[in-house]
Amino acid sequence: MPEALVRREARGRAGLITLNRPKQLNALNDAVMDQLGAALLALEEDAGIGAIVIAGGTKAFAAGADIDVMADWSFMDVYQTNFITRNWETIRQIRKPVIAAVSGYAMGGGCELALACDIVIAAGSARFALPEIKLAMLPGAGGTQRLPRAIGKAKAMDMCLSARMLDAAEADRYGLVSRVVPDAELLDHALTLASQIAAFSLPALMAIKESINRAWESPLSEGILFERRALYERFASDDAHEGMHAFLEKRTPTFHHR
Ligand code: DAK
Repeated sequence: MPEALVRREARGRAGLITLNRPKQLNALNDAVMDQLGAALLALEEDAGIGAIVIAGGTKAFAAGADIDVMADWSFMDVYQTNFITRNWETIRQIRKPVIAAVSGYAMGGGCELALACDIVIAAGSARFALPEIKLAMLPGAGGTQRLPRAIGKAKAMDMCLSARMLDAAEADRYGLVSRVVPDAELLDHALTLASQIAAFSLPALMAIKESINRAWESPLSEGILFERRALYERFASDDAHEGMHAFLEKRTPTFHHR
């Protein structure tokens, strides 16, 4: 039986997804994206999981869409099969927090995958680039939209138009990543963070994620309105009452994720 291109496991309340196509530097072909989507949806449905980590290999998180299979596609091939949208967009359906643990190359679609995650932890070896211009292509899995929102127009234009590669320190400085950690600590760090996050109330986490994502997608007044409604909804949550009472009673809260 062929080895899975994407591995999925549970570590307590943290779900771990590992891209497993090392010889091709985790180039993201349809099979990888189908399996990644299936793994994400399985962890989303698993009530025992509160946060998800996506990791790659040590040399590459993912070196982008699979150039080998794309090279001879026609417009009709990509249009009729709904390329990208069909299986790359699954990550947008995930309401639980998703953490990218990036070491080595995160290029093209690999960088776009990291950008689609909620938190990006970079190892010192991480390298980020959107080099599609070298192929006379463009970053088409959200790169031209998420990158400027993450790091601003000036830096995004520089990366996309010149194919400039950022090291981990630069990516951290620009706000593309959340934290930089030593390579040897990357996975432990990401899983520890996922476990910490997963111990919080899941509906509250999902509300925060939804609200922050709304900040990207709507004017401030709409976003504030959305946030206020989300806050009011917290008062319908058992966990919120438990959290506040536990604070007042100087004890650790027990959340039931309701
Ligand atoms: N696709 C296919 N194979 C890849 C690959 C990729 N993206 N990246 C690496 N590989 C393969 C290499 O061909 C090589 O295979 P073998 O020769 O051993 O069979 C193996 O992985 C090891 O790679 P290298 O020998 O090149 O390793 P190096 O250490 O020398 O270099 C590198 C590492 C990451 C700098 C280099 O591999 C590289 O530049 N890779 C390509 C990076 C890249 O250009 N990424 C962007 C891909 S384009 C669209 C929407 C979105 C997109 C496209 C269309 N539409 C809506 C239509 C997105 C496009 C992309 O992501």
